[in-house]
Order: sequence, then structure tokens, then C-alpha cells
Amino acid sequence: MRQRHVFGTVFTLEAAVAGFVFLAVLAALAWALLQRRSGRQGEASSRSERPRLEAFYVSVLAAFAVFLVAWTAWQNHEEHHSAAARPLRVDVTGFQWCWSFGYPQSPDHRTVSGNCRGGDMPTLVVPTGRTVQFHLTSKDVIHSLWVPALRYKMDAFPHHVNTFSITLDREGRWRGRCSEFCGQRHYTMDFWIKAVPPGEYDRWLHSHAGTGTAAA
Ligand SMILES: [Cu+2]
Repeated sequence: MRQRHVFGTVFTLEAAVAGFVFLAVLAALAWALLQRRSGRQGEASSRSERPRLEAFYVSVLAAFAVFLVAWTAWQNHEEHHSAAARPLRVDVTGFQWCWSFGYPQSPDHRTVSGNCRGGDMPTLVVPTGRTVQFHLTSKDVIHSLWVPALRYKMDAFPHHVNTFSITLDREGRWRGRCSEFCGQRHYTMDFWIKAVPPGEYDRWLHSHAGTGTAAA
């Protein structure tokens, strides 16, 4: 899955850089301790400043930070850039405490929702192999749409619409959740995202099942 691959790569690189910095700091600390224990340290220096050394490590840290931020942003941009010219659109709204998924391109402007209580989890149905553009917002407080298996997370703000695109290349069903604490029943805000073949998706979209929990 491309989405998963992109963010898996970002995570691996960031973990590798963080691991390298951690080991370097650990090695410097161990070296200083061993020097001290062996008594080879001599007199402590009376210098209070080492401008060149300080400038050196500040530039190394800044270079790491700039690289990580720029590379992550570029990967994110690449992922969004690959969106098709006329993507399918799904309007996602978070509310206390569940989600609704609107399909403005369906004949009956279908909305799928639920109350996320007692197993009533709404299902976000998407076709495989086609780019789906999500318009994400919130009715009340800040929520965050998170699908752990797809490595995807995006905040949902009231009075603001965030857009992002996803292309799922295989059929399946993945659990999504809210990852921004939003009140008493935040923990119940689970939903399913289900990818079905395009033909099945079109039949589902044009069927007259009305609103309610999707059963495609
Ligand atoms: Cu929440």
C-alpha cells in the first residue's frame, strides 16, 4: 500500500536518525565517564566558552532538524500530489462522539453515520484503485482522524476544512479512530474504512439504501 509505504519510510528514517543521535550522545557520555574514572582527565579547563565547538554542534543539530522537516514535508507533498484530476470526494465530519461520511457525488447525497455506541461503528466505503479526496472538518471541537494500519492521521477542526487524498490498492477493512482527546466519549469514536472493488462501490453508491450505517 503506497500510503503505508511512504509513511513507513518516513518513520524508519526518522527512527534511524534519532537512534544515531542517541547512540552518539551515549558514546560521548561513556567516553567522558571512562576518562574521569581512569584519572587521565587532568585539571579542569578554566575556559567558559568554546565558540567554534558550540557553533559546530549547533549547525549539525540544525542540519538534522532542517533535513527531517524538509524531507517529511516533501514526502507528504508527493503523496498528495499524486491525486487524480477528478478524484472521488468524501466529506468527513467529526462530532462528539462519532463520524459522518458524506458522498456528494451520489444521486441521493448519501450520508453514512452512526453514534459509535455499542458497536454501531459507521463504515467509510471507498473503491480500490481510485483516488479518493477527503474533505475533513468538525462540527464542534477538534478531532483527529486516524487509521493506524494505513499510517494516516489528520486533524479535524471546526470552521476549517482539511483536504487529503488516499488511493487504496487492495480490498480490505481497517479500523479508524479519533486520536485527539475530545471529551467524555472520545474513546468510543471508532469507525471502519472499507475498500471494495470499483464496480461494487458504484453499485453501492447508486443503490437507494438511504442514510444510515453502510453495509456494502
Ligand atoms: Cu476524540
